[in-house]
Amino acid sequence: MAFTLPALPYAFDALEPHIDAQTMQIHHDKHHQAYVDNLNKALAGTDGEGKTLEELMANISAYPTAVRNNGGGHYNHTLFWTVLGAHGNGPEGDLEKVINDAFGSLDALKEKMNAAGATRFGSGWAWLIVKDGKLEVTSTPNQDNPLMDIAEVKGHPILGIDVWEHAYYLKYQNRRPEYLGAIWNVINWSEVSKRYKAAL
Ligand code: MN3
Repeated sequence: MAFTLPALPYAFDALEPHIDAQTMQIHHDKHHQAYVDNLNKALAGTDGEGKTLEELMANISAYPTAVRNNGGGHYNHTLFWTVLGAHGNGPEGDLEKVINDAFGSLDALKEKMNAAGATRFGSGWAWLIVKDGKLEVTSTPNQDNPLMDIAEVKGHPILGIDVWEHAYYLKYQNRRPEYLGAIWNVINWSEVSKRYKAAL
């Protein structure tokens, strides 16, 4: 079964004014679609065909670069759309407590994630992961992610922030830190909390 582009779980303009509708439309319909198409192309007729994304990530060093880039791109964006939303809520249940235990406060976590995103040279992602049952902040280059066997810091991602220019350039131009500040207004903490529980 070939991979397919998941529908955006809300309208393109749902994250306005923090993330504009045009950026969301291009990001989802063009960029993510291209990762899906190129992943299917790269896997066609190989023994990677039929594997799940998680199986591919866990053994990514055995695959060509096109699978790493586009498989990572597909996994990362599929996660990204679900951890965004105009919910205006905060971490729930155990997650609130473990964030306070690990980082001191939610604001301290945001600062750490923003620093990880702002200092990632070139394109990449900032991550909140569960590693050995504990929360950790990390970042990856390009479309890599912490599930990949080649990742410097491995773990299960429960929140990912895209710091590729295509995620913010129309509205924020070169001001990546401003985008990183704004995105916390549209984090879907219910989804992050759900992913935390599932990762344990
Ligand atoms: Mn992107």
